[in-house]
Amino acid sequence: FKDRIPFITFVLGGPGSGKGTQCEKIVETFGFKHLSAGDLLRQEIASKSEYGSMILNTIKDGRIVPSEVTIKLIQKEMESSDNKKFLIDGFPRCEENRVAFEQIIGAEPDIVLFFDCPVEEMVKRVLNRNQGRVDDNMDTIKKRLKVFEALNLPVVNYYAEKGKLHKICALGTEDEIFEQVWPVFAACKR
Ligand code: UP5
Ligand code: MG
Repeated sequence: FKDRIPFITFVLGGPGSGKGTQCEKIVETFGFKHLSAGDLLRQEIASKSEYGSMILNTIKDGRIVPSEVTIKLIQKEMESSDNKKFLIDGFPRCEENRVAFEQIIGAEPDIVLFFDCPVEEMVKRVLNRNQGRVDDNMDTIKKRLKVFEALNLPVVNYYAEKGKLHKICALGTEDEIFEQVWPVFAACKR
């Protein structure tokens, strides 16, 4: 990144907790570049790249794609962006993702947002989404929730201990939730 030090926000939360929805609002209000790890992986599937079928099978099964693959996609987007303020949505999903990002990118997040949402609400939102995602079915949702609890919550706890975590109650209307998100960025000095 040469002389430009990036400002990195990780956006975490279970499936359907509203990460993507709130990221759009953060982009509009605070001018971040939104990088959804899941969207980048779905683009890889669509472009029929060498990893496409492996990524598709992993997503269908609610498992986590190897760190190197996801980080390479994130890195490419970061390096080609004029914007140095990044929202990295849905990553890191496990401790191994987190450590690999620190090693490869050589940076830690400035802020970590965590959208805390009850399981029943997450399931309801995902099943209602209707955008044809291969992982939006009851069978895969159960697997995604298990992986989230077992592997992603330790990452959330890690950043809580580091004092970087901003926990947001993800119940309510989109605007009510954004009212909790807004002060996190409004208070940012960098
Ligand atoms: N909605 C949003 N806010 C609402 C509100 N306040 N009230 C009522 N409805 C609300 O929202 C979900 C739905 O709810 C939408 O229909 C929305 O309108 C509505 P959204 O903002 O899309 O939630 P989000 O948290 O982004 O849900 P998403 O399903 O995208 O989360 P996941 O974390 O499951 O999905 P992601 O795309 O990040 O990852 C998919 C898969 O890719 C993973 O399971 C994994 O297999 C793989 N992956 C990796 O392997 N590595 C990675 O680093 C990333 C992904
Ligand atoms: Mg999303």
